[in-house]
Amino acid sequence: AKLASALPAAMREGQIFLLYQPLIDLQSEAVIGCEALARWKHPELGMVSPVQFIAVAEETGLIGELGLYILHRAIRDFAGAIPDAGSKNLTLSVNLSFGQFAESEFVDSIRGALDATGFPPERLELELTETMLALEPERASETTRALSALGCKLAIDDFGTGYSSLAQLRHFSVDYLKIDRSFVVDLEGGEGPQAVVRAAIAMAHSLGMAIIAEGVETLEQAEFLRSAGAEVVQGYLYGKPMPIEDFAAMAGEIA
Ligand code: G
Ligand code: G
Ligand code: MN
Ligand code: NA
Repeated sequence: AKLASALPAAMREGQIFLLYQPLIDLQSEAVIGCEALARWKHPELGMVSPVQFIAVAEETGLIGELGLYILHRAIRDFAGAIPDAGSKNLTLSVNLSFGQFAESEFVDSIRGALDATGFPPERLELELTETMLALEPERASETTRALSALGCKLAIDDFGTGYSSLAQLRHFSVDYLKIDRSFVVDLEGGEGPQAVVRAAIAMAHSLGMAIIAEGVETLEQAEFLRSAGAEVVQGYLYGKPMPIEDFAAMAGEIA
């Protein structure tokens, strides 16, 4: 209850801010974009995890407002630090949460953010989870089609941790499948876990989706993923979530 009542002021006063984690193309090893990850520095409680404050926002009906705040802030940070993102082919990924996706004005709010900022839609990648698609598949299918029609890219986040199958995902227009970190960690377990990741990559490819592997921490993991045909990697091996200026410098910009 305390966090919920503090959230509106936290947004107003900039206590909630974003860090950006680089995404790397496995073939060229070039930086191709970043994922915005929200942080809350509470004046008394210190750092509050996004797991916690996103859940609080969901429970108290503030998620729509928080989601829009995060989207606008991410676009403003990114476009400000990297004015020529388009010519550099850099994308900005933003996480969506369940309550946001479920709101009837959701697609309009994304369109509104793009219109208000002039941000190129094809530079924006929205991360959804399996759970968001699975609950009301027909409505979700309509929503993903509307987002694609705006020109945005869509990714399924944390793939493998929910209950959907890849077969169900074929009903949605999705560009990327993000293989959850837990599968990347498991790769050390040998042939069994490696076969699981290979199968997920093959099926995603057969459905026209490219792969982003999350939580890559070792060169061995990166090498395996490259040999298995994954396109993009993200993880501490390449960079932790960082201020946008640091990301811009890493992507070859002068911040
Ligand atoms: O960055 P970190 O590992 O602390 O993130 C923890 C969890 O919080 C992850 O599941 C991540 O997807 C989620 N998260 C981080 N930032 C955001 C955000 O801006 N919006 C939503 N919906 N989830 C976020
Ligand atoms: O749910 P989502 O995939 O959006 O959350 C990503 C979370 O994983 C963030 O909290 C981010 O800080 C964290 N993360 C990103 N890369 C790594 C990594 O290489 N190792 C670990 N342990 N966590 C990571
Ligand atoms: Mn994510
Ligand atoms: Na994830």
